[in-house]
Amino acid sequence: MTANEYIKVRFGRHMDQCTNEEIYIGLLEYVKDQAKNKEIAGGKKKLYYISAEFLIGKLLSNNLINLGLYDEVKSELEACGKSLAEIEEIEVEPSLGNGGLGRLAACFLDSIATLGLNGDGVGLAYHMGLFKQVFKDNLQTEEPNPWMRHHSWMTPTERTYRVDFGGFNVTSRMYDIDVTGYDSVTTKLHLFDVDTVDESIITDGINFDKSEFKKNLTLFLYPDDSDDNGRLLRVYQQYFMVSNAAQLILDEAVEKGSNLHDLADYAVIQINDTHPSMVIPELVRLLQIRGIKMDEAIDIVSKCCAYTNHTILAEALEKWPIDFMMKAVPQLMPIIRELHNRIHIKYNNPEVDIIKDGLVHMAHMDIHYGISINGVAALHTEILKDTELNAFYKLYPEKFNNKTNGITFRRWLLYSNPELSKLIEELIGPGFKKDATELKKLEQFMNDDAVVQRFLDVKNTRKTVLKNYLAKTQGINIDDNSVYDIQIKRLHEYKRQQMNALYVINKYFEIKEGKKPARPITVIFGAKAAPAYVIAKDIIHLILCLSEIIDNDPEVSPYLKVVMVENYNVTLAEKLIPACDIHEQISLASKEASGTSNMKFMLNGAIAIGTMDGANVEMHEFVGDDNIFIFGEDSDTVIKRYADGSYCSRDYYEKDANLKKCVDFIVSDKLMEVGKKENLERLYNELLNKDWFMTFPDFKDYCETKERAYAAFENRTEWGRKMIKNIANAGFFSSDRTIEQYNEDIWHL
Ligand code: 26V
Repeated sequence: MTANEYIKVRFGRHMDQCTNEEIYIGLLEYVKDQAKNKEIAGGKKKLYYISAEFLIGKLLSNNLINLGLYDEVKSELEACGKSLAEIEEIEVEPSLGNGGLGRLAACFLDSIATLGLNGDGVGLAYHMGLFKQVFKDNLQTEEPNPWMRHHSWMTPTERTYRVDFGGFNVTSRMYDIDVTGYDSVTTKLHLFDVDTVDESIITDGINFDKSEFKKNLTLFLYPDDSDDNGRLLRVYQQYFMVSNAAQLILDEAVEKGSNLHDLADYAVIQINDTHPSMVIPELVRLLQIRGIKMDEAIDIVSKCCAYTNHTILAEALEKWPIDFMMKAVPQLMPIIRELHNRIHIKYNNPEVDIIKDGLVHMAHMDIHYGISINGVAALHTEILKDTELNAFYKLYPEKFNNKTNGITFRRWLLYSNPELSKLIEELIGPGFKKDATELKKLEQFMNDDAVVQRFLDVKNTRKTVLKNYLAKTQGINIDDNSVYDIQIKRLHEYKRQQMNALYVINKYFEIKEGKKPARPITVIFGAKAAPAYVIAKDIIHLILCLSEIIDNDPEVSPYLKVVMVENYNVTLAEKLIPACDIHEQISLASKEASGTSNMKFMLNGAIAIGTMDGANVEMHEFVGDDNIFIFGEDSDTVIKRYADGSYCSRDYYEKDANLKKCVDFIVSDKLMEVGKKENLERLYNELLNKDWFMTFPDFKDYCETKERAYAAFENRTEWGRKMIKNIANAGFFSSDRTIEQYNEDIWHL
């Protein structure tokens, strides 16, 4: 049955007589139906990828592409005067992640299904997900994002479980989303929810009663964790997620014939950051209930679990107070104590203890009682081994391994940049869609100026698409003849959006002084700040103020524009990335575990300005000095500087007159005219007295490197060669490669 026929049966009318809303609902159900007919991945052993976040993005087009229905449906729509793009506008993006960690999980699911592996995702069905960002008076405000009220891809299942908390219990229900592999089998994303959740407890903005656990359990993703009630809710959410996961894992294993003593032959669990770590004691507990003795239960679980670390920021490594655990999940504490005691006696080394100073160190539990610990880029894994987790590396060198992140080319090339995809296919054939390393063949065209021009033309097309999209959806007008310089990622001081903002100030002064750039520059930011992260919100305020000042300055605005897109999400990323000329990967070296937008930009022929951090290091290795703009201090220097405590931002400020001028501008009269004194002064003082992520030492090098990049951009043909070099070498960063490595080294499916 075609989509058109399906819709006719469903609504009793031909497509051209349906509203866009009806067509969307019809297509959603049609795709769900088609996915049902696909083979489901099978096999004795199954991977459970447990994650608090799955940032899956809109699914209609993605599923149509993966099911091979895209062209057919597109022409059916066109035949009745509709475009797929306008139907897609009806779809609401599920808002189930914060950033890189969640988007990585979504890319991994796509690759698992595409490779035909038997692996499902397990997570939570947050009703509001992450907040919706709205700018008011140049400040970020937060609103709930009720994405689920609209027709969604989730299908309720018959599976329900009882989950016990201290003093009460809830009954869960499992909802499934089909994960359609590209020209392959389907797998599932299982999301758990409770029907006692009550959206009416939300008061103003995203505030709600944090003590009503039955009503708020799956209401929001990562609710504000600045106060104890919010942090405690995180523990409830995490336990709810893993208790459901553990019950599902044991049930499915038994259904397939396991006697549970052989669980490791049926299940392998990837713990995505420490949010699902309680799955270890929970499985031990459930195995005991099912009649297995403690010793053996621990042994069984230790053969099933593997942990991925996604950050070295100490404040992001979860440690839960014992009294939180006693309140939320008292039944787990005796088991965690037992796990701790064994380690304490065996190693007699406080550094590797699980319980210390009244806190349960989740990562420590994962490393002791798992088969594998991996970092997400080569440099990140080395830093874990050498510094943060060195004591563990000495105990278990064989458990440590690297799995450099990857991205799915289906979404980030085939779907989001069809023009580029088509050009590549014309040049090297369709093989790259399944084997990304084939992109390397593009290098043979680097000296063919006519081909180079076609890559430049595709970029220009995408720049115009973005220009029109921003004008239509956000009322922002940009010049598509300008160079697009883009930084999109969560707002965090270590990612150093503030350094980019200081560069904008620097450029503003240069233009004021008569030094005009060869071509107009458009600096685009997209970022949400955690609601309780005060300085991050101050940085957003600074950027929005700069944008206003520059827009209203006729001397500067013809040459410089600053844009902060509102509510940056996957849908916006899909428009921004194909259009980008220069992308900013400017984290303080050693702090960005990997980064994944860097890979998406590279694949779409944008050139990075970056520090030697995360996966930038590997990108640099692939493309060489001429095709990426590297600057700044390296991770060894930074790590040493933290160790000896020698950094003093004020010294740099006093010594560098240009830097001083830019920093002082933050609290100038000009800024105060459009901004808030409190926010701007706080940011100024933070930079001057702390600058914990060391923007000042890198600032001069950063400015000079940006000038080099803008100058290089003017040699259009040479720039086109750089683009091709980047695209041709992006193959390594396919999540298909990453998943193959996980499977070969850890999962053995
Ligand atoms: C979490 C928190 C929570 C508390 C306060 C500060 C803070 C700072 C950072 C985080 C990050 C959580 C983990 C995470 O999202 N890591 C990202 O994972 C990506 C996928 O591996 C990787 O590309 C990014 O470099 C890494 O930041």
